[in-house]
Amino acid sequence: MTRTQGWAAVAGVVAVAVTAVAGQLLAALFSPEASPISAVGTITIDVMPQPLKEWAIDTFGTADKLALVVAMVLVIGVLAVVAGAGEYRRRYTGVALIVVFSALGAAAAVSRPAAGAAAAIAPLLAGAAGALLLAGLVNQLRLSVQEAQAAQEAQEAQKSSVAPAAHEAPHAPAAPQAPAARQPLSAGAGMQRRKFLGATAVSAAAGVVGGLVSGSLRQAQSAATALRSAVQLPRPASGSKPIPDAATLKLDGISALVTDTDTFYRIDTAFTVPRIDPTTWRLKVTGMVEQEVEIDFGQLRARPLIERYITLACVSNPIGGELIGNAKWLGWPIRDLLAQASPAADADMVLSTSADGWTAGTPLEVLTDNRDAMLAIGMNDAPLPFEHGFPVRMVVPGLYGYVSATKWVTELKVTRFADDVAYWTTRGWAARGPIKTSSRIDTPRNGANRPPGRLRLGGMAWSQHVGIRAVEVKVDDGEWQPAELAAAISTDTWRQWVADVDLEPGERELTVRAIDRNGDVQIGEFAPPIPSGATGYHSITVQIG
Ligand SMILES: Nc1nc2c(c(=O)[nH]1)N[C@H]1C(S)=C(S)[C@@H](COP(=O)(O)O)O[C@H]1N2
Ligand SMILES: [Mo]
Repeated sequence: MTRTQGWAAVAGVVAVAVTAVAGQLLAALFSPEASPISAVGTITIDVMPQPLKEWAIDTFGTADKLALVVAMVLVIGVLAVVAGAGEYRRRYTGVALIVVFSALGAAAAVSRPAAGAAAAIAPLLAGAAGALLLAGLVNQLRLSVQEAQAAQEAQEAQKSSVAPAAHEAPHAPAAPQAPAARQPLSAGAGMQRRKFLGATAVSAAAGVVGGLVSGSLRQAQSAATALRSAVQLPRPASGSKPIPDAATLKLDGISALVTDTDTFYRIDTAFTVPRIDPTTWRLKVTGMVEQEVEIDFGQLRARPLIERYITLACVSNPIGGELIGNAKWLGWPIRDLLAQASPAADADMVLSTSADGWTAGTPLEVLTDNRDAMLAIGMNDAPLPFEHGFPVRMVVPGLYGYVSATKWVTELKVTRFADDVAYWTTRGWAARGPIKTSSRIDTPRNGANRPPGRLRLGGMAWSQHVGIRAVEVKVDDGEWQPAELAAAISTDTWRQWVADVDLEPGERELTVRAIDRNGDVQIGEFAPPIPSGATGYHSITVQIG
């Protein structure tokens, strides 16, 4: 790359950055629900091939969105360099690239469920501005190059004209003449170059300022933040029983029985977290019902609420993984809302939809039996965090999140599995997702070193809505030995366990399995998360000696 091509690339990066910032800024002003960049991010997630998506969740876990942002920045950066260098090589190629990508951004923004056609305005205007800027900067770069060439040619011409003159008239003072002849040229050569550098610097600065402004605009826009803090949670009509002391076993490294909200896993397809104003939130019950019902947040919080500990698990959780957490939820039983709507006798599914268009299909039966399936408004004694579904989400004991735990829920459509499919079901996952009995060793960690002799292991076991009867551990190919189980909060939550094993020096494999209340033993055969949840036993290796 020559120096000039390098400057063309810089112009490309500046123009593309300004395009992106302008897009965000205009969107913040005109259609806050449809920022082009987050729309592109969301669509990238939607169209990403399944194996890549799984790999991303596996590799980055809950940092998967950050990884996507980094990847997007890299891709956009490369495109920007190509746009700048391309525009310099051939007029309008870089411009065309920016126009095409803003059109794609516009299409992405419009396709978001919350967006109207107006969402296209921001990316299109920003694209036009960015394209003009790139054309202008590269044009200026071209002028400065031409000028530098002209200057060089003039200098060479001057060299050849000044030298003979000195020969012809050795007595004449040549020195004062030379600067006089060179000066206007060299001053001119700097002019266009300075113009190019100045315009590039000003554009870059405008980009930075625009970015800061759009950031603070978004902050201010999240008036929802204030509205969330203003939400006062009512007292439950039916509180959760206090957690028995015996439910907590004292062992370093074992997971907390109740997961802190801050560390609770987060999995969803939302690139930007929906920030919903609770005062305008509505939930509609539609579809195969005698009576459509709609409630608002005020009505919901005035209902007799229940408070329950429920362990939520993600179907993508690998054996031994961290995509599971236990929280205290406050909400209204879904069966009470459905009862008001009177579902048709031949309906068997409720398709719940979120504010951002995601859907889950839950068996109607599970939502109407006596379990504590709820429309939750509180998590661990606080309003739901935005990331976990503020103002209202579903929590259903016994089912994986992808078929039940709709965050930012706005509609429950009573329907049939034969007639409707939910988001993940169209992407290769099972239509029904009961949680599989599983268990995990939390301590020691895989690969740990320990002295020979007695070692205390500990971890968690779960079989939501059925309950855990026993946990067993084994060393290498030895016999299964019973673990000590902590008391249960309820069948809907996970349980801690500990076990003491005697270990000989060498590399030892430790394995755990759970047995549910029906006497069914955790499935030992390995299966990946897709299509209906991982199976297999969690094993770790420790170095003894
Ligand atoms: N609106 C919406 N709700 C959603 C999802 C989503 O992508 N969008 N993901 C589901 C999945 S797969 C899981 S495991 C749980 C996770 O809930 P959490 O992020 O509060 O832990 O939310 C569920 N609810
Ligand atoms: Mo999930």
